[in-house]
Amino acid sequence: MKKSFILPISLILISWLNAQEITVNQLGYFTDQLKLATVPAEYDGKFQVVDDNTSLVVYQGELSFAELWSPADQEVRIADFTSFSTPGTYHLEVEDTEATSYSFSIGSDIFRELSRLAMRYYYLSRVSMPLLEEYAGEYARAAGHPDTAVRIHASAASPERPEGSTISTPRGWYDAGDYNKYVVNAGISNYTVFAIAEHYPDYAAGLDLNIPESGNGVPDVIDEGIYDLRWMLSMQDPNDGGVYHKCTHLQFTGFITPAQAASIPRYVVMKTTAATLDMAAVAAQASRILRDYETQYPGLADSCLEAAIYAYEWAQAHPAVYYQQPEDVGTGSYGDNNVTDEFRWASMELYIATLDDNYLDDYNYLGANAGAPGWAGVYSLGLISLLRNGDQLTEAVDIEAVKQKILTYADSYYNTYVSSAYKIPAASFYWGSNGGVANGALMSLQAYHITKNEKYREAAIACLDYLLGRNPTHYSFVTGVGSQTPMYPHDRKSASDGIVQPIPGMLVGGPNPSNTYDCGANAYPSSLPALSYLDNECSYSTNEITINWNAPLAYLACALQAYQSPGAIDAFTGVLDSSLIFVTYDTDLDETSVNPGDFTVTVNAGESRS
Ligand code: 9MR
Repeated sequence: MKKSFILPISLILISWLNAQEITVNQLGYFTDQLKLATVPAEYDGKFQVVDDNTSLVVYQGELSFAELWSPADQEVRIADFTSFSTPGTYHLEVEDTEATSYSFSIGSDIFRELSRLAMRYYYLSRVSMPLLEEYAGEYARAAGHPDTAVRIHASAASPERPEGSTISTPRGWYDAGDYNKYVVNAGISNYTVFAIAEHYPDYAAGLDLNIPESGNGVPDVIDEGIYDLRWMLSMQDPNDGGVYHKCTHLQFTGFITPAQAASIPRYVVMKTTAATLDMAAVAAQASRILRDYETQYPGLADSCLEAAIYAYEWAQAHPAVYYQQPEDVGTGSYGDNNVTDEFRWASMELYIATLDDNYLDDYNYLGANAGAPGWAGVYSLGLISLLRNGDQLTEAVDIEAVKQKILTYADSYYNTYVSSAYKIPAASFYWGSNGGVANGALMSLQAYHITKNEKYREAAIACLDYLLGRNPTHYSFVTGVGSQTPMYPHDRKSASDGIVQPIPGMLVGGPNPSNTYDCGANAYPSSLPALSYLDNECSYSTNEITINWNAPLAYLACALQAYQSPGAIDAFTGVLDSSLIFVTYDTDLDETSVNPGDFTVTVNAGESRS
């Protein structure tokens, strides 16, 4: 992305674009799900849904009473048009005023392309291979870091691997806007990517990512996860089972291409308890998922389980080796001085993989409350795994207690959403707040899985609304998805590729009021928490992208689209006289992607068509 002369034009554009005062999900809404827009309180009376093609008002409703949303210090009203369900392209207006919104769609396939783009971001972040045009299109590029001769940093030296000796630790995804690879952050990201395939297998199987492995009989989502997993496995020291914290340059590089950066020396830095446990957890998770793909990945499931147990044992012998940034290293830290949650997560995954009850007792698997997972707080990932594998476990596990923990958190998430004036679940703003709110929605979908209570799906949809434009910054925070999207993410890959548009499908970190240092004085439009966002490359504290924020975005898009698919019968009733059509479908398919063509349609109560 070239930035020099584009910035001023974009500033002009943005001030014009902000005239779209009504905020909506700029991508769109499912026909039969929640549809909310948020309107400044100064407008009152009737709101109207206007068809973009005909300019006709197709729906009219009353705005809610005005309420203050304090994170942006704005009084707002809600326009609820949930009951309008005709597919099409629309925008909102308020009767007799100039107020308007960006265009959005209503349909049954709204998040399918988003799910693809959010997942393809991982392919476009691959470290050690060239990205060929047939897969990467205009984002094709030469291979980045081979990472086949990475130096042992002094902090990582051992008798078998002295300082300055080299190891091979290729593959993986670039962590973020920088070119380094961090096991702690790869852990939660890789887990979430694998979880898409584990929780929504049919949807994952149908999601074609157009990657080199496509067509190998393994869902692309799993192939993509394996590219990172194999890197993580190679970060384990075979001599003792410990896992290096990161594979890194000594300092952040300039905004150069991956191939240019590849010539700068790389190091693995100290082993840590957190990195070792995160790798153990993901390897144990992978061992159960990869059992089905022995033909394509012979022996990988077994090596994963072996690596996981070896790592877990190292961590038990080294329970408090916390990351400390060496003086000569200046890249990301992902430091975490509380690893109780990592121990619990790894022990839960190892229990599921081995069905050895002892793992459950190792660290009191019910010993904490559920919350939105994050790179430093991974306890809930273990709960999710227990939940999703509940029918294959031993009697030792108390699944009801696991469910209760998830529901308690999901209820608080729902309450945040439903009681907020803006009707969004985002309430706290910090570095990566977009990833945090997305991970809360991921938990809400676990509660939906348990109860099928629609309120939990609704909260997750409201979260995507927030991320895709129904927020006071007016931005859809996902590059290339929506009408007003980040053009200058803090991302070296996008910045160095000579293409104006950044790589699409990337979720930026989002509003973070603790941002005052990265772009100089007074650079941010506001110090209010929900408005502390800047679409500028300098803003790594609000406008960077990472593998751990994109993972829940991809998960949400896949899950919500997968849940939606049985509703695809709408497509039939619109075409033919519905009084003559009986559509039969399996009501157990609530988590399964079903294409319209998969339904059996019975016409005139006799003749059947597929
Ligand atoms: O996501 C991380 C955030 O929670 C921390 O507050 C921040 C400062 O330590 O670091 C973030 O992670 C960055 C990492 O250190 C380096 N690669 C880019 C990551 C996203 O900004």
